[in-house]
Amino acid sequence: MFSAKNPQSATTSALTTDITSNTSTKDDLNTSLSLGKASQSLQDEASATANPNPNPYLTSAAIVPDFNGDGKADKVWVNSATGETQVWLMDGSTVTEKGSLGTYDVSSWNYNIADFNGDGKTDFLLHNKSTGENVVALMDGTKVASSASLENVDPALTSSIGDFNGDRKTDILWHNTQTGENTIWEMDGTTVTSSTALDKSDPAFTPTIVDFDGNGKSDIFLRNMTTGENKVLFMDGDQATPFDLQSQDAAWTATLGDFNGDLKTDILWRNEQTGENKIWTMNGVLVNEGSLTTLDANWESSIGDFNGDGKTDILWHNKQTGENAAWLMDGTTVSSEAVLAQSNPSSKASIGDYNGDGKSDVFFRNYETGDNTIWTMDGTNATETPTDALSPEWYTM
Ligand SMILES: [Ca+2]
Ligand SMILES: [Ca+2]
Ligand SMILES: [Ca+2]
Ligand SMILES: [Ca+2]
Repeated sequence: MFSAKNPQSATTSALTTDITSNTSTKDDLNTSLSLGKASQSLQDEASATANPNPNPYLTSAAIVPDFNGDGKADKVWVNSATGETQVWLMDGSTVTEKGSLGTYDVSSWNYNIADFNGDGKTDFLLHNKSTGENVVALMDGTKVASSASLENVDPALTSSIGDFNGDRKTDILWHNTQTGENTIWEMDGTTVTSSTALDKSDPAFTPTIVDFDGNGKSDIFLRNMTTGENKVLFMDGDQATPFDLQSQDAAWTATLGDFNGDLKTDILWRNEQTGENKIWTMNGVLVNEGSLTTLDANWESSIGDFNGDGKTDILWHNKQTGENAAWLMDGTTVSSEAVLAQSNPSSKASIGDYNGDGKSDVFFRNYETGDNTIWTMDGTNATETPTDALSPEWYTM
């Protein structure tokens, strides 16, 4: 997707002041979803954070960018032509501060967002897929507060972030797509406190971070995209307990949320061929399945919590017609649904709570014009306000 102009650029020392990244897709975001906190602690933390949503699933700084920890979602931008990276601090549709984090070779460097020191401010993990170099950058607003290089890993490894020991500090899962090897790095700020290899998994399985039992320790959902087999590794620090889940044939794609608000990760399944949709609400290995309305293949889902009740809702965008619809969810039931205004068919939605009222909002970016607009959501009511534009070569997560 990116063409880098300076493929030899980034050195480790440059990274102490610079951040690189690539575009993050919905799938990348989903990969990073993890509750990562114990239930009671969750209540404590929810009352302590700036954002009033009762469920940190969509407001955690480890999951949705919030670089200054004010409970208002922020933006990360990467210029696909130059490799320049920017952070925008948001207050509703107002950009309160913009900061450049430098310029990178976007063909080599990937990023995950995380919260490695548990201060409620989003951090970055940078991984160079050419050299295997890794850097953690702890953020404070638009500035890098501190950064450190970690040990190199096999460049072929992919990183996912979770909180496997439940200390509210992001840990790293390294997955080798060729061998199926998985390694957990437990983190404390920029320090790797332990590194543990898990039992090798079948390389055909792709890991996603979840918390199916809601104990505040991330679990690993493993899906075989070819055979449709599903498994879960329940984690307690570096100890993994595997279970098999029901198979879902390969036409089904999984999106994660918490549709009943019980702090246990659930799955929205969408059949890309038939347009069928269904939800699994999870309770450990127990699955409660409910079918939803079928929507044709032009419809794309995003998740948010538009009425702020702690139960994940669904935004549907039709990439052919630009139509939009919102479904407010109560477990496997659609409690309320509404047709929203149309947006440009080529616009992409990124969801966050930009005004910090506990209700997720929608940032629509038009990749043809570079225009950006925010839909401030209150249930199924959307109020549209334009925000700063950026030329089309800038990508955002
Ligand atoms: Ca913020
Ligand atoms: Ca749930
Ligand atoms: Ca909701
Ligand atoms: Ca909001």
